[in-house]
Amino acid sequence: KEVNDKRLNTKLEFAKTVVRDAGAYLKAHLADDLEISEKTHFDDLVTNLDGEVQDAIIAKIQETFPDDHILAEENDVRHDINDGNVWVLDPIDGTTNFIVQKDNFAVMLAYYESGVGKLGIILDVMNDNLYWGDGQTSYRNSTELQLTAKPLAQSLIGVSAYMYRTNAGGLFDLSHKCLGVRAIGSAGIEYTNILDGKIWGYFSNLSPWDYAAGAVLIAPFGYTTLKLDGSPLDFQGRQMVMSIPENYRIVLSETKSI
Ligand code: 2AM
Ligand code: CA
Ligand code: CA
Ligand code: CA
Repeated sequence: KEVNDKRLNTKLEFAKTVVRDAGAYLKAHLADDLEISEKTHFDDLVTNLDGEVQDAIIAKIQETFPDDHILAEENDVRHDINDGNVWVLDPIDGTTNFIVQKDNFAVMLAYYESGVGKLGIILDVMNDNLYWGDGQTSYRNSTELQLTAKPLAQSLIGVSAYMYRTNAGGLFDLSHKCLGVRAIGSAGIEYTNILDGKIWGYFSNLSPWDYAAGAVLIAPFGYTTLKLDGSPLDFQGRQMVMSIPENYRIVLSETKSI
């Protein structure tokens, strides 16, 4: 299977390979004694494997596409996504799940040109499901995905526990208008759940590497990713964002009667 834009096929095949290799590496090291460190707080953790996977993927990008730039979560690898050809990497998304559950974590890689998403890849490592796309079409492994959002009243929503417990943007009110609320703890897995029709939308406090791939993958199905106030993404730092069906564009912080 190839994306329509032939120019991007080399980069797509490269990205799928490095992400699959990273998933295999993580699986091979699942039983290791992890070196675990705190980043900003006792519940914001990173392991030696986050750094190892990130370093390995960055080395391959630099070797294969030396003129491209990189934005990645660990070790302050920060290139502005709006400036040139940029790979956006989250080596382990759901690090806490990786540590505690050995499940519900993802490797995510996206490729942007001047701020426009061209490729998105999310590997659900433990289920061996690779989601990939070019913003026009999205696939799970070799299956082209079809997705039509159901009405909110017949759907579940995905949230970050932090946003839910602080009622950010009136999420409590929204929770009364859907069948229920789920908080999995991995942005990547939440995006795969949107793609599989398991949740209607996702509301979370995220950094660019948390949503860069997901935003590309859900775009073909009329989904949009916006700041919680309904304004466009700016990919600057960590902020509250929502990924929702475009035709249900809601401004949570202003509209309490959704
Ligand atoms: P991470 O595991 O790559 O850090 C958990 O709700 C989701 O939010 C995960 O996708 C997690 O990604 C992300 N997240 C972003 N910033 C975080 C932080 N400071 N602490 C915990 N999770 C964070
Ligand atoms: Ca992290
Ligand atoms: Ca993440
Ligand atoms: Ca991460």
